[in-house]
Amino acid sequence: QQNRSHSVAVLGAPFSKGQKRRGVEHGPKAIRDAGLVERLSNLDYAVHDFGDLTFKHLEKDEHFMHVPFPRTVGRANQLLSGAVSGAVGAGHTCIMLGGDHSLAIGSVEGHAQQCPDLCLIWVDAHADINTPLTSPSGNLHGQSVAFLLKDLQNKMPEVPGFSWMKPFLSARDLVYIGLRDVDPGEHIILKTLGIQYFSMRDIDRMGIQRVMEVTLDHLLARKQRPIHLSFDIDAFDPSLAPATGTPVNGGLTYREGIYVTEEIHNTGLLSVMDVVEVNPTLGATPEAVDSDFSKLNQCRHMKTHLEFAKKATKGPSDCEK
Ligand code: B3U
Ligand code: MN
Ligand code: MN
Repeated sequence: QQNRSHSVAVLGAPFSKGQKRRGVEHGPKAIRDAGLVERLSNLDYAVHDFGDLTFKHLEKDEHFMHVPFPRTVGRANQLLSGAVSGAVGAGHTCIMLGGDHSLAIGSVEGHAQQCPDLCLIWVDAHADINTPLTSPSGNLHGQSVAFLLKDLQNKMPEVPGFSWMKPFLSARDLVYIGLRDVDPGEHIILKTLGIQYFSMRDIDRMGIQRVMEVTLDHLLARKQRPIHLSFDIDAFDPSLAPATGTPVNGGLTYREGIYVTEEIHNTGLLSVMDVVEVNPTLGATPEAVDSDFSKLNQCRHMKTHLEFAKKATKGPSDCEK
């Protein structure tokens, strides 16, 4: 364990145009209101709250293919990149509060300006590695990693709004943890680039301890280097984190999620962390849950039964293996 003396920068990015649901722009306020800054201060870190960035709404921003708001998302990430680069350059460990996961483009890019040898741990139910050509939804929060990877450069069209950046990350400098909803095109990309990933099924089989051992060995065995942790809250099971746009059953337990972060802490190498896809408008209020409880439970059961039936007959999908 290394001993970096820490000061922490907290940076809010209230942005939602990387996907189609409103509400995720309130993530930074919800996380601050829950007491993040006080808790970090109690741990004896000097905390610098950089406040929230202000993002411009672009009037003229036509779709690119079926991708909505490309220039708005590109511009927001350019601004975020500068802010993250500034915070890391000033010597802080930076915590970026999203906002949707398209913000990782700017966050990792800004981090890489200061730390070109960084490695990336992506904790998520989704791989977010679609290109505009493979994406079923068009949403840019499902494409962030494709913008970062050098290895996908010749598969990526020129998306308006992103000419300020070039891909810089190698596929071998990235590890995924928690995957369970991967599109067919994404699965092909993961396999052809040989990207190290641990699906929920891998975590079932290996246990989270072994998963973290292999993850950190894969990224750090050759040399110690700064870690960028991009944590999509939907990696957690929806029973723990329901307030998110695309919840997927069968996610990380509380201890598994915490274990991932504890092991990263123990390296002493965490440099930037994103906390994204918290959408406080989607967390059901106790009243709403109460009034509709039986109905809610019924649908949950139905879904579970269908899923069991499907797995029993077909086995896990390719993408989960
Ligand atoms: N893979 C799908 C769904 C998705 C990705 N990220 C989230 N959802 N949160 C897509 O739209 O690319
Ligand atoms: Mn994500
Ligand atoms: Mn996700």
